[in-house]
Amino acid sequence: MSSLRLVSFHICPFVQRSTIALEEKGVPYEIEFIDLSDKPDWFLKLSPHGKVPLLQVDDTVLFESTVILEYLDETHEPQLHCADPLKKARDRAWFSVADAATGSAFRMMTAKNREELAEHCEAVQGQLAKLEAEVEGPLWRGESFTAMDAVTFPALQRLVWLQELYPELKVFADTPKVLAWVTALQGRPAIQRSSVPDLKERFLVALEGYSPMHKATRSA
Ligand SMILES: N[C@@H](CCC(=O)N[C@@H](CS)C(=O)NCC(=O)O)C(=O)O
Repeated sequence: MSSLRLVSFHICPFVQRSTIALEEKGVPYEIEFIDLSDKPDWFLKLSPHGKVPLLQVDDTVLFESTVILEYLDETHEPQLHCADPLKKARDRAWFSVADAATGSAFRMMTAKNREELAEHCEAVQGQLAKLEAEVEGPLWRGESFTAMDAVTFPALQRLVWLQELYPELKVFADTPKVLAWVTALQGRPAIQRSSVPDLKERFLVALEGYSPMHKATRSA
């Protein structure tokens, strides 16, 4: 079997897509955390965009979280993607909505004031509404865990934490099925193993570094 080494940054939602897939499949892997504010030279040589995740498969480097996920899905059981090509293609297309929500959640994390926060929250809510219309429940495609669950969970988790910090935003007010979806995913052992145990605290500390507004809100 090939050796797998994942290059990670603790709070990165894209890396967590890979660790969720690895944990759901029970595949052994090594993980190395780097500091993205001080990227090591070896990392910059390996990573075309200077971004995590990287997955080293023996001597070959893969990048881009959804590509890594699909490689893992083609090489390790249980298969996460639907076997039916049309359903699989449709879910791969939905990855783009998960990517958009991940981007909007990040812009909420870096918002400098309440206006910016509300603006990006509105964008997130538009994306959540699209997911709400498609999610089958309790998971994306019913009872079975699929690739879209792995791709979307990290952003949803971070939105739950933002919602706890800013209850007035009512992030999930119009998307109860999405809220039930993230709640169901939080209970899965593989999801719980997919990050460091103190991820939430690390996330909240990072928020303070991204914007003084978050620091003020946390200490209020
Ligand atoms: N499209 C990439 C996005 C990866 C990404 O943006 N990773 C962030 C950390 S969450 C990163 O490495 N940022 C470093 C930088 O932009 O300099 C993927 O899906 O893997």
